[in-house]
Amino acid sequence: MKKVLIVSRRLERKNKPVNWVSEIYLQLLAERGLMPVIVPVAEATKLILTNYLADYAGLLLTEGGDVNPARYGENYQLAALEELDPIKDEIELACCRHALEHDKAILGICRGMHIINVAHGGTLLNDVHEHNHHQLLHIDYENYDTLRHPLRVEENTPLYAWYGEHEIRVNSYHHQGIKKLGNKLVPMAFSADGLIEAIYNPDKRFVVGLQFHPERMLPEYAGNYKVFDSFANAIK
Ligand SMILES: [Mn+2]
Repeated sequence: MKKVLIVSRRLERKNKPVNWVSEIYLQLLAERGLMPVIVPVAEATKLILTNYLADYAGLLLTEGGDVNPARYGENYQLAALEELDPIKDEIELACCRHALEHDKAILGICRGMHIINVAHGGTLLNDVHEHNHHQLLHIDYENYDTLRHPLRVEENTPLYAWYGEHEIRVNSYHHQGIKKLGNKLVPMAFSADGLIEAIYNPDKRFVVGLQFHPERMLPEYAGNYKVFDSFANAIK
């Protein structure tokens, strides 16, 4: 069975750090005949990361807190950022750079798209609402799962092939966003405030980043499943 690495996320529970991954990702991979391998965010992982990277076929980069701006060469007041985790940044960037170098399939969702962009030399907006002056909401804690905003989908892209529409309405749970697009990356969709919300690298087997979460709105578009089908097909 082909293995897909997923880097976890950390939180404090009962006075100790624990690692977690949303179960929906495990479900979507297993249903497609892929074995999820969770890479824990921990100091100890750094000692054995080469072993994870010795045997895998794909990388699924998922949700998480903000990426430290130092990772893309910017200074920013760190207190204004959310859930910074230096070890998660380090492990995910190492996995992403390894996967790019060895042309493994990479699917990045939300923060995962930001990691792909940074690994291609791009930079991030530290706060999308500071940037767009709140003209469009990209996270709404009051209506967390019901918030939708439209995306304009570019033709002749994998995203258009999956969704088959020039406009789709997507969920939005992000605080950072793409600022400078990384080398070789092509935008696949834009929100009304001009933010790039989907990217891919056409020179690679499969390198796709989505700002929205297809796994959290599965019934709304057949395309949401096609994202994961296409990722699985690129691996097999
Ligand atoms: Mn958004």
